[in-house]
Amino acid sequence: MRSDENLTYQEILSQPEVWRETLALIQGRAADLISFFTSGKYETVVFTGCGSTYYLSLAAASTLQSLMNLSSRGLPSSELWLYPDSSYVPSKQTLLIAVSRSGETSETLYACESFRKKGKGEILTLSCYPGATLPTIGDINLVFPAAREESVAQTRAFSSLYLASISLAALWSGREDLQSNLAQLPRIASRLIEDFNPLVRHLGEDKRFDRYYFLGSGPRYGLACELSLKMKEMSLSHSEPFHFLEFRHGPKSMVTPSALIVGLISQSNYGQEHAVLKEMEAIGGSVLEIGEEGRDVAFHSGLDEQIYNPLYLPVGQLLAFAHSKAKGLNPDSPNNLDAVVRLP
Ligand code: F1P
Repeated sequence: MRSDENLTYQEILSQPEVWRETLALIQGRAADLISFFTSGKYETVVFTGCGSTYYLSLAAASTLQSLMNLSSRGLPSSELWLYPDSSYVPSKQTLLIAVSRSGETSETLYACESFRKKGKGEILTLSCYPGATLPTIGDINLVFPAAREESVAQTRAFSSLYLASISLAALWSGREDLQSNLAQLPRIASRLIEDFNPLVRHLGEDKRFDRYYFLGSGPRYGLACELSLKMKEMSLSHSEPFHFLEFRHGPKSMVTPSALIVGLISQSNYGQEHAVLKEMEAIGGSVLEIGEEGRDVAFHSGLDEQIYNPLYLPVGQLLAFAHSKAKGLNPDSPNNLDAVVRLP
């Protein structure tokens, strides 16, 4: 099968257009959302989801906390459901933001039910299928049908729901400047995909590599987790995510000439993060640096660091896709995986 016949490939390439629709949908609900956020008087926010949407929760919580100065955590839905006491403080006014592509993942539905019974606060849901269960559960429900997917591995659903979470944080924080920054992302993502697809494909097809490490810190840790999951799901390869400086504390012992280390480099801590990658090169690994300026893949977005994070995603997704094809696999249907996990 040619790459452009794969659904996953089409879904990856469609992201800029779907991002435009995502941002327009939030703008259309802006007044409702602002009054919901301001009337809630929340003391804390918990984002939740499973698999990809759990990783999204990690990244979204990190961004919201930085922009709002409001304590925020990302947790797997199963933890909220089975371990509510260690997940949130029932007496604190909490906003639960539940995220799910399908809107049908059992653990996420159960987490919302249990929060309703035990917690103090409201639920906001983000999902992609209008007729699903999750959007009937929240106090406010945002559904992004343009981000629906045929493939099992999430690509545009993840990036669009993640973009939605950043747009919500920008709205809540009253930062108009960030909203207009966000509107530039689709155009920049189109250019990036066009400019860097050949380089990324070349790396993905490189038979030297049998292990992949994705490094990211702050909100980029959740993105590193998601891109590592893409590599596993699509290409059935060994892949792990780490916070940048954590990689020195043991994991680097796995670096060999067959390791590709993908760095999701920030601007604010460029020096420390770049030094980790240099060290890994010196001990025999190969590196791919992705970031705003002067990297192998450079965004040149000129945007705020909190805003340009979605740009890391299409590049990493294309790498996983190319590696899957090079191994003769079908990235559209990963081994042993269902699009939705429904508990019996
Ligand atoms: C969550 C999820 C997916 C994963 C897998 C099983 O689904 O964990 O991220 O790829 O196919 O389900 P959802 O709740 O976001 O629909």
